[in-house]
Amino acid sequence: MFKKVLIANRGEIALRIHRACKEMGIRTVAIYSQADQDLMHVRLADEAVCIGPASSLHSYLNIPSILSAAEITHPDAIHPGYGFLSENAAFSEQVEKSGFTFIGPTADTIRLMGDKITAIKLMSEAGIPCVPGSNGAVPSDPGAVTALADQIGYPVLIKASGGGGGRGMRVVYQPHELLEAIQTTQQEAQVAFNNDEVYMEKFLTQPRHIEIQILGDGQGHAIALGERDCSSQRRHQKVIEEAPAPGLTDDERTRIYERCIQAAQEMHYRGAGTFEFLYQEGEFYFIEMNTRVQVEHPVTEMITGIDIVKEQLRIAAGEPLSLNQQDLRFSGHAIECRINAEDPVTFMPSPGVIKGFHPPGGLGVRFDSHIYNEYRIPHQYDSMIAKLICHDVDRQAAIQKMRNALEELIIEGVRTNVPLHQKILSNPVFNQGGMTIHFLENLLKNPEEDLDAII
Ligand code: MV4
Repeated sequence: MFKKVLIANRGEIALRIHRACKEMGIRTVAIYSQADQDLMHVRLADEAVCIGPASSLHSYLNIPSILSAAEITHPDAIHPGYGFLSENAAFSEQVEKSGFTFIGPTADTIRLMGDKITAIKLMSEAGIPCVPGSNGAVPSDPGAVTALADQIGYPVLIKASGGGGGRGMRVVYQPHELLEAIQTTQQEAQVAFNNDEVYMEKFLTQPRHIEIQILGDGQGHAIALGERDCSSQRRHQKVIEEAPAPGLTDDERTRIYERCIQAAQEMHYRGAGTFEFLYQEGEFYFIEMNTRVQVEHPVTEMITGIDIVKEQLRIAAGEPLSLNQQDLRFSGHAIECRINAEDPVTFMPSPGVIKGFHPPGGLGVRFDSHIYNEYRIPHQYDSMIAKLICHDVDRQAAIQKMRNALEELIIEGVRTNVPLHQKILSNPVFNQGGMTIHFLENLLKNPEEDLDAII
């Protein structure tokens, strides 16, 4: 096992990785920007190196700075967390060239999955169900592309191959809009991703977002740690995630797990990964694969009892998977609320100093956060400051536990989205479960009359 790991991230996930390392007897190196010297994991890490100014571009995204920090502290491996350089193939390559282990898949895998056209082609060949579409870049001939859209059926969606996570997409409802939409998406993609390739898919109008968490050992063995429903989102930012996904049949589950396991095994996938699907009318449609640990990994940990970050470390150190699919036991239901320092109504970020803090507790209540009383939330980074995860025997009990936990939680000095979570958790559609990706935006658009507020 590694003796020392450098954590190339900040905030709650840096602390999460630090904890996993310490539990495994691994020493940690924190790297931090000039705005981040007061981060909790910087205090706790065995060593800490300032890598540059507050701006991410000059710190957490600055590959030479991070590698310099590694050169002077000699870690065995580097954990990229999520966001920042976690899905940057060049980073993983340079980490390995410098003699450190990158905790994640190979640079080739990251590159293949980063290009959505190649990712879909690979998955389709491996038997993963995909959205009906262009099977590659759209043809350049106007006649051919028009015929293709007619055959797929409107509405269609034009997506940039270099995009993902909702970036670089355009819906086309009518044939007469098609050619211009393709051209505009290509131009935007060229600027945003330095890659003007676009592909076409049938636009699914009422899907749910369901993703499958897998672990692969890089030697042809993979397991599926179940699914998460991440349909509660606003502007492609997930707000609440849960596991398992409400309403799936055992048969639907086993079938999609088997497909993902087989695909991961065929490609000798190494590390933690997520197959993202749209789910509509009983069918799964693959859209993207994430090659990193995800923000919402705790809900999977709570229902499986598996520490995904520790598994990442073991896999990166070359250990074979410790578990077979048959050994997995899924238990109960887990829900995660992402707590953001933002205005609950306008969604404007609300950085500043935390004045008064009390985390919730109790059996099945998990609070993953780096915040503490008097901590100053910098304005330069993402506004997520905590994840509150509740686990109980079933969905209803997990929701009730979450309501109570949100009631216990005290964060003062900055605005947070806790009131939004309370509104969601009291909504009948949410309580029924199985919402589409439009649920939250509809809830925000059509606020139920709040009579108390009017009087
Ligand atoms: C789609 C889609 C409908 N049909 N693809 C947005 C993020 C990116 N991962 C893929 N996305 C979508 N792809 C087809 N063919 C609708 C979305 C989408 C979405 C997907 C998941 C979660 C939230 C979403 C919000 C808006 C649109």
